[in-house]
Amino acid sequence: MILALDVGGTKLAAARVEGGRVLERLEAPTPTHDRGPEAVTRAALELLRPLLPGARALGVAATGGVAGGKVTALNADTLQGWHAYDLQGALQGATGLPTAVVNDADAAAWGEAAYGAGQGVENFIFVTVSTGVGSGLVLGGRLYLSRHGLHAEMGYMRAPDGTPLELVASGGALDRWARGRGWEGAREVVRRAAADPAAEAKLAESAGLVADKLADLKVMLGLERAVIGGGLGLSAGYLERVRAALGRLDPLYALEVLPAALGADAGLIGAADWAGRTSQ
Ligand code: BMX
Repeated sequence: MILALDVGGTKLAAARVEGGRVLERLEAPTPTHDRGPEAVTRAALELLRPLLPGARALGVAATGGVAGGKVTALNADTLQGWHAYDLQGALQGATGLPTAVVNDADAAAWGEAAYGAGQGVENFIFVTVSTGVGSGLVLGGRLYLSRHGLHAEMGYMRAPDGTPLELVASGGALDRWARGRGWEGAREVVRRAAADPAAEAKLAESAGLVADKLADLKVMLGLERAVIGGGLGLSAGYLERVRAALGRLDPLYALEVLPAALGADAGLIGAADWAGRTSQ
């Protein structure tokens, strides 16, 4: 059994995983008052503690750029003060387990490749539209990783006006937009979309920006499929909006778009599988 931890911008999840299946899962909100590395690590260890007995390794899916087990936030609203923070060292030291850390979207891409909607293709991209916009690439059947940890970050590709995509297209961006209208958050935007043209336009803008990047990456990398996850990515109608936007382009850019088959567990399952392979 391998232990898995998912450190996200909104929540922390921990699980006991075996053979691509989650046996037991616990969840807690990511600390909101203090999003610094020590507070988040403390909360993560508390969540992991009851799941520790019998684990042979720990796989971590963390939001942020990851290089050599160290995590750096690109978006300081998601994680504050994370600059090359040695999450691997901290968790390995506290749990005594061999620990592997990968970016959350990379982990989810790997989970989907091994057990989910990425099976059967060589080249695909996983995109999570959640607090931020993250992505992971599987090329030639292998997870694409860079030495410096900044890779496959669709959220930091630029919208036509130069703004990083996640500042306009993410669940976090929609939350801010919704609150500006006195609504409760991105969920309310999704709920209102059928009746409210402004809500529909905002969702179509997000899905359209993601579709544009997918189209470019398709012709650049020969992608055969895009797998979409994340709270907003898996919300009602989002995938259809991405498909509709792609459908308006030249057929050269056509790309199969599927929902993440492992849902919210993709990162946990991928991180566990990764840790199992690297800690042998
Ligand atoms: C941000 C970035 C990515 C991450 C993505 C999705 C940070 C802290 N994270 O673009 O590394 O993959 O968000 O993360 O800069 P989530 O927390 O929204 O799931």
